[in-house]
Amino acid sequence: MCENDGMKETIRVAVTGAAGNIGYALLWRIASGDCFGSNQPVTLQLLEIPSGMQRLDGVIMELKDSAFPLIHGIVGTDDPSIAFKDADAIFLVGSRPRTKDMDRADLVAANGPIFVGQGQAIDAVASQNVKVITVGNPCNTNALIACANAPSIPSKQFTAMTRLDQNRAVGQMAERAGVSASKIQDVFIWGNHANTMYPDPRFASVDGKEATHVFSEDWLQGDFLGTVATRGKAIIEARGASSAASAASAAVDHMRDWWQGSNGRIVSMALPSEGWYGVPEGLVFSFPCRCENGEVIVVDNLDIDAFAQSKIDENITALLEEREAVSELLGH
Ligand code: NAX
Repeated sequence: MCENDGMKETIRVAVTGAAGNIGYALLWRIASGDCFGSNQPVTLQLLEIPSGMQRLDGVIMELKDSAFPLIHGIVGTDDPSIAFKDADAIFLVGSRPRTKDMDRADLVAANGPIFVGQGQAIDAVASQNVKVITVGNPCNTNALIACANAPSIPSKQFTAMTRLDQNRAVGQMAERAGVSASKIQDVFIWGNHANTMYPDPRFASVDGKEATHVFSEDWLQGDFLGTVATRGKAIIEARGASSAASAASAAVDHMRDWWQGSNGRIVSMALPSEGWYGVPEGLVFSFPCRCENGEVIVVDNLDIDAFAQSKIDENITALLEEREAVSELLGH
């Protein structure tokens, strides 16, 4: 504890896939204080697979060369039980990105097993209060697998990232209305981080006005929804690589709001359902949430119209299929 400069006690933050594209953007944002605060020192515990260790060494050299005052230590390892040891926050990023020849079922099969071992390691060595965000795809189902393999950690502490989808929705609305992103509030995502997701505009505001009055229903249920749902593919086509800096930025937004509070704003987080809105218990589903005092509170009293219900149902069906496909990885 640094008593004289208002600094808090150092926390341990683990990042998997740390030598990958998202890691390269994410680590610098964490190190600069954007996520946990400018008075929060951090020890980084970085996990890679053996073939990624040389790249990870290079990343660690660069982090050291950035001389961040908040970084109080950096560990690089290919052993999850070292990376997750006493971790207070974990970013599960590492996994195989989807390539053109893979469908969603291939992705589930390729990446699911990673999250069995990582869930077990979290269970064994992480802080009991750890906050976990899963970014690696299929992120909802990977979070489900990790959670199921970490029975001693409360399931609410396992989340998956739909904040990038929310941020994409904000970006689309801001551009169309000709305002800055800060003027858009409370648009959020239901369901799966996949093209079935539903960016719900019904409670959103644009510079204080209801979004449903600012934009036509045609646009909201047509181009807006379609652009947000297929943005990941459009980025891959344009850039030749999947979203990285925007994904890292969204991961920071997700964890920052969870850690420091969302100031009353609605944010999108996927977490194990407790039956909210009729979503089967345990499915990792994106809901409207508020964050307070380190807790995620699902906003469970919003009206659902027929269109929203049909989109929620579509996502339940898709996520039940994914859960079925990994049933042998869910342990109990
Ligand atoms: P990269 O391939 O650049 O990096 C992934 C890194 O993970 C590699 O360095 C690899 O060696 C490492 N890795 C693989 N298996 C591992 C394991 N078992 N333990 C630790 N490290 C492991 O991919 P990147 O662009 O960084 O994307 C990472 C993941 O994020 C992918 O699954 C990708 O699909 C997913 N995304 C999720 C998004 C979301 O909104 N939830 C959006 C962006 C991104 O598509």
